[in-house]
Amino acid sequence: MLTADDKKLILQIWEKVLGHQEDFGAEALERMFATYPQTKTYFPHFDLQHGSAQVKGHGKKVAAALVEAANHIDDIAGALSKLSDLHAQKLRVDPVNFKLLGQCFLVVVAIHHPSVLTPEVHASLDKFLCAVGNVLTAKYR
Ligand code: HEG
Repeated sequence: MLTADDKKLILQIWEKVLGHQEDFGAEALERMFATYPQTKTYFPHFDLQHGSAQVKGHGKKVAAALVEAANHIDDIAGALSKLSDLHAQKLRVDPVNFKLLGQCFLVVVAIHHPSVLTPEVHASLDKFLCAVGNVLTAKYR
């Protein structure tokens, strides 16, 4: 459960840093593919090499979805409803992978904004990323 304080911190860092750089999505994906190669199996149709236009494009989509979730932090399920359908009905990504991407995303924030990622922000951001992952895997049957 995201508390009022979590929400405040997430909105703050989104306004300050993450809203202005959509490349963090691609960077997180590249780290996920390198560190957890099993995640590559969901992208057999992608060029996964460094600098790939497909990874960049996909990273922008993922980042945009996270921005959407942050902008609707009281109704993430509603905001990502279509994406949740897609992941449940078509993509069927094993839920463990959302944690892996979330960790990579935290590393990207840590590298680019070390001073922003206080322990409190780290904890709130982790909860937020888990909440997004839970929404995207909520309709699995
Ligand atoms: Mg998913 C498509 C967001 C985790 C595998 N993902 C998409 C799309 C978005 C998205 C916005 C495009 C949907 C569209 O085209 O309409 N994904 C998204 C978020 C998160 C996530 C926000 C977690 C934070 N996805 C995720 C993980 C995997 C995965 C962990 C697998 C390891 N996503 C995946 C695949 C596609 C998408 C295979 C289809 C890519 C394509 O063919 O273009």
